[in-house]
Amino acid sequence: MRVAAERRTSGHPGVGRVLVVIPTYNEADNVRRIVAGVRDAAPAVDVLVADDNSPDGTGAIADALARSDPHVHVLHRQGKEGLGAAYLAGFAWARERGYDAVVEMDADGSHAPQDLPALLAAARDADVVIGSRWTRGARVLNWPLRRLLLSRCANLYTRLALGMPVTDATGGYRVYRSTALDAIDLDSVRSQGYAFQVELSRLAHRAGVRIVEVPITFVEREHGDSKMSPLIMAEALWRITSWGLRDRRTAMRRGSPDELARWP
Ligand SMILES: Nc1nc2c(ncn2[C@@H]2O[C@H](COP(=O)(O)OP(=O)(O)OP(=O)(O)O)[C@@H](O)[C@H]2O)c(=O)[nH]1
Ligand SMILES: [Mg+2]
Repeated sequence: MRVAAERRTSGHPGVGRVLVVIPTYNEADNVRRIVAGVRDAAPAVDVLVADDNSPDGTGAIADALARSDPHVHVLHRQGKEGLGAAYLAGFAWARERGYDAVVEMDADGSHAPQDLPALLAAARDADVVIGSRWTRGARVLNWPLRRLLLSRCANLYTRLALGMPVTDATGGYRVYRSTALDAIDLDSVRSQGYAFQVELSRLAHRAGVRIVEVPITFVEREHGDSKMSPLIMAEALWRITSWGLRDRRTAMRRGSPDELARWP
């Protein structure tokens, strides 16, 4: 009882102890700026850099940041295993240490630390908060038309396939409260790339937890290279299609009109 009471009164107001997990692979030009930005924007949160043994020395830079700030931690992983695996390791790290919420955030500057307080404020009344690029009030800066179209089409396809009322199911700027992580079977998650964000959205939606979206300002990365690849896109397309077929088949078998009404 005492521990629970202490947790509620420490950390971020109304949310508790928050860990921002930042997965990195070759983000040496970005990691200092993003960690500093998060610490400025939300001084009560802790940061975990989950680095996959980046050849460019990102892990060593993160270690130096951790030495000078007790709120910053580093999880060194053996090698590049994908975004999904890095996040799952970060979530496990947070749960072992009793955090009340984890935030997912890219290192490349696309996710503005200035938006973090609004995401955390929304988390007071939600289990999952998704920072959305495609809801009213959101902005996407410096993205070429090709990327805008890809993201819009991917989200439209996801919404139609999975029947989920989420405008940005592929976005990776999110808050998961421990209530949501407890409700989701994380051991079943296999996705690596973009599909990871969609898979967690789907599992949260199926678990019936409260999901809200908050508009964000998304900015194209200025330094370093994107890790997006045709393989990552193919994984997303394949997984979303097979989840969609499976969910629809299950709903038809149950014959529940409410459930079937999710799909157009
Ligand atoms: N630990 C770890 N981090 C990764 C891996 N792949 C990508 N990341 C990180 O995940 C975040 C998102 O990756 P990006 O390359 O920006 O991919 P993206 O945002 O989907 O693609 P862009 O929109 O083109 O930037 C960044 O912080 C990357 O460094 C990986 O295999 N392991
Ligand atoms: Mg990016």
